[in-house]
Amino acid sequence: QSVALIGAGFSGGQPKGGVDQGPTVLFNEGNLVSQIKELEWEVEVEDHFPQMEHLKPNHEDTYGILKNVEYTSKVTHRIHDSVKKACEDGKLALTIGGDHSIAIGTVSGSLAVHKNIGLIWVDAHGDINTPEVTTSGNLHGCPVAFVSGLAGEVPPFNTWLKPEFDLSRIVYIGLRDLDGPEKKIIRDNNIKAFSMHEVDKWGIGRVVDAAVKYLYETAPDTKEHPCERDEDGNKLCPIHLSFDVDGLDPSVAPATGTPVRGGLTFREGHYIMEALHQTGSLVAVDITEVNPELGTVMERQTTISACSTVDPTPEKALQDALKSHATGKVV
Ligand code: DIR
Ligand code: MN
Ligand code: MN
Ligand code: MN
Repeated sequence: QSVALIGAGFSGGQPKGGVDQGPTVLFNEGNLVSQIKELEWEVEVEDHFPQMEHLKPNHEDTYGILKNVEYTSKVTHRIHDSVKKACEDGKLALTIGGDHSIAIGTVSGSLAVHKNIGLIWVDAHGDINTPEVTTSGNLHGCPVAFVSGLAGEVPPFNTWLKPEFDLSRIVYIGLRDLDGPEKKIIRDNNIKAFSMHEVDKWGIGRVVDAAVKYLYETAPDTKEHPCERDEDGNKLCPIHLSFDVDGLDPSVAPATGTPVRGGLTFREGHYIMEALHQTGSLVAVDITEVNPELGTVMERQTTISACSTVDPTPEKALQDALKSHATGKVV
């Protein structure tokens, strides 16, 4: 098992500085690399931040209301190439942001390799604003619209981005702060969404099961790009998880640019990671919007530890339980 750990320290998709330091703090203070190695994965680190420093934001870099379009296009193109390469090499592409605009690169990158991929988007927000409806002009509120073509042709993204992501291939988890036009877009396109209301109602276990089941069952299965199948002949598909830490409750991850109360608990967030890992279908993961320059010292610490704690205990507990119950049922 091998991970390409991609540092995408970029803050141009929104106005607050500091989110560009996400990879640095999660790699160094969060000890992400050594923790992953302890799980016996091979890790190869590719940090984009040093190469990005010469690309600077510029207030004339706009397209209508959208800010930093050329800057963001350049950076997300590089991230796209890294994620695509990792997927081609059969490695897990683990991208650490950076604001969520980096997903323009990560999602288009994994899709370039895995045509029937499914996307699980954990976020308080929908990030599906188009250039016409965004009121902030911040690109981190738009990545799903960009990769799916809802955003239309936006220069200079249109020089490299193939907006081929099909909106029937995304499932949202954790939504609770959608802009008005985003609600309409989600409804009109019949997009699968589990808001916090559904997490409360069904519990995170059933929500993740339903999300994965939906992505597997609706995976396009063509002659050119046939689906993998399980031993019973059911369709499977690769999965990309894009995790905005503001999907977590602000008590768990306060150091983020746009916290919204009423979010996922520490365990619900970690459960999503664990359960998706156990499917064996994960090919790409993004962790975005950790901003170590926001909040108090304690809030910064809480956030870094929540977002970089690789806790092997639940999986070990599960395996022990499976061993002692030959039926395979964990009681
Ligand atoms: C808002 C905020 N919907 C926007 N989006 C955020 O600016 O488009 N996404 N914070 O994570
Ligand atoms: Mn390219
Ligand atoms: Mn968000
Ligand atoms: Mn987001």
